[in-house]
Amino acid sequence: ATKKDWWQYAQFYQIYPRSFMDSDGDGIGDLNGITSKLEYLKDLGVTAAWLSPIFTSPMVDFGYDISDFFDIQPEYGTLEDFRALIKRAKELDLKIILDFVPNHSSNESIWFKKSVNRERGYEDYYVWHDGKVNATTGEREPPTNWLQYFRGSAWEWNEVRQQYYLHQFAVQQPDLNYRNPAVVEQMKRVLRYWLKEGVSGFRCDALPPLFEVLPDAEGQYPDEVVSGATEDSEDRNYLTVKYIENQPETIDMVYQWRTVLDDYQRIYGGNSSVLLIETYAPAWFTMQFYGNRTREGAHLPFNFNLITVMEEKGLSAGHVKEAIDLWLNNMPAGRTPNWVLGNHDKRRAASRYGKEYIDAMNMLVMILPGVSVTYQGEELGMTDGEISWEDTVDPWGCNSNPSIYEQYTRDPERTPFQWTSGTNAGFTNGSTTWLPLAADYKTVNVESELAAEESHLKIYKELMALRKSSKTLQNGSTKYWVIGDDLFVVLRTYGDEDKYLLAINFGSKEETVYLPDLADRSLFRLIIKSLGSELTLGVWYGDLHVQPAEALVL
Ligand code: TEU
Repeated sequence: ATKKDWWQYAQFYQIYPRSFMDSDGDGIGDLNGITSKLEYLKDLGVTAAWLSPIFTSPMVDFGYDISDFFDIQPEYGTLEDFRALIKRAKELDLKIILDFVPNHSSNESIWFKKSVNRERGYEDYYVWHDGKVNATTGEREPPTNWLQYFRGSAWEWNEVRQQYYLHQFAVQQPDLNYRNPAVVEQMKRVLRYWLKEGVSGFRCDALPPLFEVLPDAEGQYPDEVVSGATEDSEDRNYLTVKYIENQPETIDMVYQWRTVLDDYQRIYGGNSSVLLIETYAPAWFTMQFYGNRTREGAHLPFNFNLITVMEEKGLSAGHVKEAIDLWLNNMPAGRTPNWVLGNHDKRRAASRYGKEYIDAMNMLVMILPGVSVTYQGEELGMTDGEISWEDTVDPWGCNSNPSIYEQYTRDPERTPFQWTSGTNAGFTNGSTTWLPLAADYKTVNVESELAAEESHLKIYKELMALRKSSKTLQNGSTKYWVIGDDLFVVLRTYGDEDKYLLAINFGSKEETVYLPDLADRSLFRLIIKSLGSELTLGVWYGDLHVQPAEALVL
């Protein structure tokens, strides 16, 4: 086998800084909090931690609205604190990856203020448009009927500049104009700045809306006219996104960012740094982000299929197979697959798949080839918090109303991390937390799960250790089947090395698999089982009976 680079064996872990660990008692997580918990990550077996945005921000979208891309949010700490974090991470041989938010800035960014005033060099930093005049009413209206992700129009009138600006997210998140080379260069400066501070790469936020195709002065498109939202909906899902998502230029931009990273390494040496990119697109589009014959792209375009296919169709062995096929059958040769179960935008894995499947899903992503990305708390089986309308702070939730906000709000998956069964789950010494805790923190927390004989956390750690030590899991080939009605089986083999077999019963009745059929009459040893499984660890041959929701690694 060819020698692989560090990230191809890596275990990635997403930290949502606001909710990970609070060091100063204000109820909001911070950098010193993260630094104090790096040993926890090391102990888990994590290779690289990705931090959701830590930059200066008015926090309308909790850090995804950045007002200064070159500085740290004071609530989270200082640049010195960040350097201390990097230093401690290096001592522990942990890599730190930052969130890069290229699509937009905060409206409080100096760039936006200058652009509003048409200051020289900043005139076209954002996507400005005169709008159009309504033929019937004679009134001014936005140039298109485009909707933002967070409900409502994607255009906002600016009195000072006397033009509309585009915001694919909140009103306070104006879209940067990637047709302006100065913007492209500025954002490359952001990458270089943080590389210099010792980070090992970036998770690139929200790529689908990076470029858009605007109508001409008459409001016309080169081909057909974009169809609009249905009359009664404020939801972007109902809009034809042909002109505002996944334009081909986005792929080249990722290649350019890759060049920034590779050039940096060429000049300064050190380990390679990585690009993880957040994109929701059809497979044929997504796969191009990996690169092509002549250009390198993202190391890991996030694979959200285990989230999206299940959201759409429900959890079953067949749908799990479909999600895996969708990636592995479309991925260009020689690339590294990846598996994501959740993030700060999606209901927590244990709530979405069902609490009884959390071990199964953690096993799945760590037995499959490639790398996995854990969202903080998935290792514990943390579930969603229940947040009332009054306590709702997420802009997507706030842009709706009390009767439907639960459909939109992302607060439930962002509640504070659960460290102990004590006051405020050990997240803060203060008396409040920025979001209420999830109800189950007294039992679902690091302290209790480490103390327990068996726990989700212990299973997770065993899986991480296995993946780290097994040549088969790192380099082996992969087969998978749906057996019976709802049993999913994965087999990994690598020459004469140990084989690994994963069996998960997604159905409601016992399923049976005849082991000798699967792997050349090999003898199997049961080594990891989901919480509550009554099977005994040890040697197995012949029929393996798997109970509903049971998951087994042999
Ligand atoms: O999310 C972008 C994004 O595409 C999601 O809103 C996506 O549409 C949704 O999750 C699909 O269900 C990123 C960040 O992850 C999110 O937290 C930010 O609010 C957003 O960008 C704006 O920066």
